[in-house]
Amino acid sequence: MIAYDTDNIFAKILRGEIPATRVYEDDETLAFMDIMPRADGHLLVIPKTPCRNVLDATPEQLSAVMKTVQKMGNAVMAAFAADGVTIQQFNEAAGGQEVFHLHFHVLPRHEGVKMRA
Ligand code: DGP
Repeated sequence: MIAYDTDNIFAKILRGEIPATRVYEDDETLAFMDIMPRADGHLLVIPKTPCRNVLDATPEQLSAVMKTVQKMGNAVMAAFAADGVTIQQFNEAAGGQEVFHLHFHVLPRHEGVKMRA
């Protein structure tokens, strides 16, 4: 298992070292807008504790993050009058991961509208 890198960009957001548009927060998780949105309302959900990705997450981290993912999914459905929600998650570079702090993408979707690249 690859060690957690405390210099990753989401760790810096958690420490308040770089800004983010925060939309939801509780004791265990944070949700904020993706800086390169592939759909209007595209947001990210992360645990507040160190975790590289799903492969090294504890059951407690997964449980807390998924509860917030569900909450944010319902929130974007309402806020963006969406027809559905895409939830995405990537693990390691070969799996498409670019930022090495566990995160789930939550993207509101509308019938006939493709996600941006
Ligand atoms: P991935 O690791 O492939 O799931 O993609 C990382 C996502 O993080 C990507 O959609 C862009 C987003 N992102 C990268 N840097 C920043 C940042 O500094 N701020 C915010 N809000 N999002 C970022």
